[in-house]
Amino acid sequence: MKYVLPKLDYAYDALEPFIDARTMELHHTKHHQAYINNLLAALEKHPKLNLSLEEMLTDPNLVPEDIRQTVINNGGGHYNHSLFWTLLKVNNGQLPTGKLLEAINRDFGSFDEFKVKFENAAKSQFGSGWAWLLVGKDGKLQVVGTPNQNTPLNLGTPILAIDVWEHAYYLQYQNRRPDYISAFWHVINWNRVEELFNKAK
Ligand code: MN3
Repeated sequence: MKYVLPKLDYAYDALEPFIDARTMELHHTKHHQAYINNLLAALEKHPKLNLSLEEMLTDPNLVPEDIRQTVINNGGGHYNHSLFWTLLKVNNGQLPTGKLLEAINRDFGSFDEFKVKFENAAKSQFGSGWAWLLVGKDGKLQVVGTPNQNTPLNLGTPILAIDVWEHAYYLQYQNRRPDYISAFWHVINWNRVEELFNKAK
């Protein structure tokens, strides 16, 4: 099978107390798996379609019309979560360094100004969606929000993401999305973000 649930390289409780083990387990084994199942079922209808997931999500018009929205929703779900898991690690207050920090200072003014922008994008996403830090086509960093499982691949290369679907935080934080967003800063794996940033340039 071309699309399979990626293994996490940490335990479900590794992000506690910031993200609880039960949420991680359900999020990974149930929600993410469901996106994969739905994606595979849709693609079975077009066995000759020979496009990568990134190609389909970057330009959904390449996808046959009868499965296009399913691919956007569920292919996006698979893509977004596969990236998201790799971005998470308890960081003990670590902050970005080096070239990434220089780019953050250049494009947002300071790390704190970036932080406010990213938090606002995450807080103001109405309903389900994501907030992203990406390297735009012009090479500049930008913060964007996307609804549902839409990816920002048409805008650039994502290097950091926060899932603000209720399934990502409701068991622990209930309706307190801002508290989940504040806690998220403790579980960003900046080494991974820097790796994605360096690859994107
Ligand atoms: Mn999710």
